[in-house]
Amino acid sequence: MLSPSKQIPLIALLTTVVLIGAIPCRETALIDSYPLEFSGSNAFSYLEEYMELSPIIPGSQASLQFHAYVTHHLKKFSWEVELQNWMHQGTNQTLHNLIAKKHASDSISKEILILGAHYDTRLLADRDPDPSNHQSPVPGANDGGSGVVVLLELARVLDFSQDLEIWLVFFDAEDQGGIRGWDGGIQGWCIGSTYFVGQLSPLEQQRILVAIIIDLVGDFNLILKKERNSDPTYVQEIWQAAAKLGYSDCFVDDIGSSIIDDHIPFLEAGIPAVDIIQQKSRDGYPFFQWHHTINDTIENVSSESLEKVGRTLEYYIEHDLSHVSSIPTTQTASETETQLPSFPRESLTLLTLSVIMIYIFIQIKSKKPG
Ligand code: 1BN
Ligand code: ZN
Repeated sequence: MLSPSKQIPLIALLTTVVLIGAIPCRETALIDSYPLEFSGSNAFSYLEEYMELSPIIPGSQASLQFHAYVTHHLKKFSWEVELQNWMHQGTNQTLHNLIAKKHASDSISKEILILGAHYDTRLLADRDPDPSNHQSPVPGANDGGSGVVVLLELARVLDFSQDLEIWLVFFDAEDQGGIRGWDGGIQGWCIGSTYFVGQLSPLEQQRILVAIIIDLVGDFNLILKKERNSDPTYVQEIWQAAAKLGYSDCFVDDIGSSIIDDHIPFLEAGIPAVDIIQQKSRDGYPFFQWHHTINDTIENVSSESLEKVGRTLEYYIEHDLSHVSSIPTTQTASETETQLPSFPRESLTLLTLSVIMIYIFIQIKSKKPG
């Protein structure tokens, strides 16, 4: 048994340690240079919201609801949003591209990076194995949703350098090719992106560094070959960024086939463009298993795949493309609030409590006769 003169400092020390340990365990810290990280689970939550609106057929009420949803999200993260409208003759409907812009200063000399995805879902599931489903719409969780939610999560996390302007473009009517009334674009596909490129001024065309299109990136077994029409220099850089992050299982070092997608109107206008799109043969068919079927649903989308693509683009843009230092220029303190692991403090509390228990136990034992 300790003498009272030794007990008091010991109890005081233990109490201090307990009090430090008892400060709330959920610790947050403001660290200026701590990088925000693209979260696959956030992207997946946006996909759940997208699916509440799906199917998003061009010209439909769901399409208008989608604009409201995306605008609300983007404005929260300080993007300027504009809606581009035009009349599509074949179906006599108004179509819309949604464009969000962000830049660090007003200088006109900045280069523009375009990140694009189509948001429409296909009117007819005409590749469904069951012909009775051919008149049903495609839910579009992967074909539409996956690209959209990668852009929405990038909108939250991307940091900017002074000399780059970023445009997020959500294209309408990419996916209606081969359906009656849907002509124009490229053989009926890519109507929104064709219109968008046609509206660019010569100066804007010059300022665009590259347009990166994201489509069909949510499959559980995501294999991204290098799309054959895409700009080889940018493809190489993006695939290298993926390799640095350990994602070469997904961004494979193979040249795939040529695909009609929203990058083509840019390439035709002489603007460098890349299409990040799944190409995986099923009976010689170059897309994912559920492509243009009624099973293109959220159960068939993987948050890990979304995260690999999102983190690759985040890393590429922040570290390689825009030469940004690790200190973001446009983040506010609240945006950089980062949760630190609470493990050390919790363990300290547990350790202290154990020491006290042992101490009390020994005291009781030493008081007991025998
Ligand atoms: C990509 C995703 N596409 C449609 N959904 C483009 C495409 C064009 C697909 C032609 C098949 C044929
Ligand atoms: Zn499609």
